[in-house]
Amino acid sequence: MLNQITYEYYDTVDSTNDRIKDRARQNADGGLVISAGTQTAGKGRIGRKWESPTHDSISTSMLLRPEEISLDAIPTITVVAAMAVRDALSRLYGLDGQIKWPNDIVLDGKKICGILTEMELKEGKVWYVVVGIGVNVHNRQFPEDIAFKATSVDLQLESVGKQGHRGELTKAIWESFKKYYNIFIQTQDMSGLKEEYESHLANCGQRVRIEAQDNSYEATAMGINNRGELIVDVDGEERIIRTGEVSVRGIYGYV
Ligand code: BT5
Repeated sequence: MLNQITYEYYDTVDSTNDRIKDRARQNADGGLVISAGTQTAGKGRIGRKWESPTHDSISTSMLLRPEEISLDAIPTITVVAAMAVRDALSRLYGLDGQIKWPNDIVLDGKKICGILTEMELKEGKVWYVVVGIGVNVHNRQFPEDIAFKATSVDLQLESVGKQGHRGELTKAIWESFKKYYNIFIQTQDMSGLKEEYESHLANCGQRVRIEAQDNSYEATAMGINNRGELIVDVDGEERIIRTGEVSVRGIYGYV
């Protein structure tokens, strides 16, 4: 169970995930959150970069000590975290984001948040897990290569004349995470969360392109199973897509 959340904030770090890893190795308690104004080496999945060079976005990571979680259930934590970010954006700002499985939140067809879960084993068991969340909040401009597919809270709230607040949103995200994580931990699967998750799943029932490292094919996204894996239909045959080194895209653009 996740009970106590402790917050620390730094102006600039390399990566909040890496700061948490250091603290985890020094035996910090679960529930520690490290946030930073900017990151000099923000990370995405499989060596990709996460842009967070200005004080406009949230870069925040939590340490989990999931002694009670099996290795298999770790990727599901990303799926749980995505629900938390979606929930916080909805509660605070009325923004109705969609979850692009497994680790993005999208609004208006563009990415507003990315999540990176990492872990380390010790003696064959999960020693610690880091859940890292990046959310664009005040950003109005993005590097050229992502400008077409990135958005921020402020850009989404422009039409109603409102703005986001990084501190407030960070706390709301981790409070929501606590709620969903504690439901997840009881069963170690998505059985208590699946229905809500699927109601916000981007491309549910629609055609998607599965891009793995060695092949790429079209399918229809059907939903998730209790492990948080994506169920797709390929020519009438059900296939399970595991979190990991795949991207799932709608066939008409980024989402
Ligand atoms: C992710 O990877 O989306 C995971 C991002 C996790 C970032 C957080 S910030 C706190 C913590 N500390 C870290 O060092 N990381 C975590 P992936 O699905 O691989 O997507 C990466 C791709 O998203 C990049 O290749 C770009 O195309 C795009 N991207 C990069 N920065 C972006 C941004 N600020 N907004 C929208 N898209 C972005």
